[in-house]
Amino acid sequence: MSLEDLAAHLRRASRLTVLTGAGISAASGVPTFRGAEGLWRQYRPEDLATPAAFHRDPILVWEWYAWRRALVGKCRPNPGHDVLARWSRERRCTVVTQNVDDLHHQAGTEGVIRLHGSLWELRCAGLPVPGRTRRRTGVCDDEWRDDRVPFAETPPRCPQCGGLARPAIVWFGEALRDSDLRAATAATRCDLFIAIGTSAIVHPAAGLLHDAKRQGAVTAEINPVPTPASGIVDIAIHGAAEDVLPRLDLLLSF
Ligand code: BV8
Repeated sequence: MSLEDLAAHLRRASRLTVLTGAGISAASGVPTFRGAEGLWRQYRPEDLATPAAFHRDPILVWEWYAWRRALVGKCRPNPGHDVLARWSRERRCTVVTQNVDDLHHQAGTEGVIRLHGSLWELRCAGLPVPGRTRRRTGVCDDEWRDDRVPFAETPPRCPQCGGLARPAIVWFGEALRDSDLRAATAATRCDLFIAIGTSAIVHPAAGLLHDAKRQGAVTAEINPVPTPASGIVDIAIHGAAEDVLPRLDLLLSF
């Protein structure tokens, strides 16, 4: 199956869902999780993006996120993001993303379902800043956006209780927000489901393609290399998102 086959399905689709992973932001300069450039110092994301890591060493985890915010803050959407943003407005396309870089939002994509939150949003961790006290116990219901790079103070603090803030991001071992999971599950009821730039390893995101297939959707994948999903999709396009999506979009204009 080829790009023209995928374009033909895109023309016919009345409901299109796209699941994106770190690969769609690679061309914008955002490191992927499992690419060679994805590592930070000697750590793996699975070692740092966990509640246990944050409880053990919140300063180290915040150093990792501060490094990512400083890097991602300089990145801009690439042509792959721009095509999906237009499709979200013109082609009844729902974008479900695993990424926390907010580049789909920056590209003007409507109705993005952010499964894992955002680098730019924080919430109360329900913990004291190491060596300090808090004005109350429990977790404040506050969640707020803070785009400052660097933060006014590190680690950033909850404005309500003066305790430790944490990234409003879903870590490994944490449940996704019910509302996001419901929205993503609803989006698997579609004619065409395309997974773009994801290693198809992390669940429940990686299961969405299987859900769509079970409900009768045509499934496709856009990735330079094979993934665990390559063997089950109807159409596997081996290529970079920032190249393939504009070529697909051009085919749709004929
Ligand atoms: C959950 C935010 C249950 C963090 C992320 C043991 C204990 C607990 C849970 C588990 C466990 N074992 C397994 C699990 C489930 C676990 C999981 O799936 N683990 C994996 C490692 C097996 N999942 C979870 O923990 C989830 N929660 O299960 O909760 C629960 C229920 C009730 C109550 C309590 C608990 C939560 C998972 C979310 C983790 N957070 N991100 C942060 O960013 O700081 S995950 C993170 O990695 C990403 O968000 C993404 O989801 C995931 C994978 O990354 P990808 O996006 O795929 O990127 P990757 O680098 O891997 O691949 C890039 C791809 O792009 C490659 O294929 C490459 O070829 C391609 N590419 C490169 N360049 C391009 C390109 N493609 C196109 N164009 C290019 N130019």
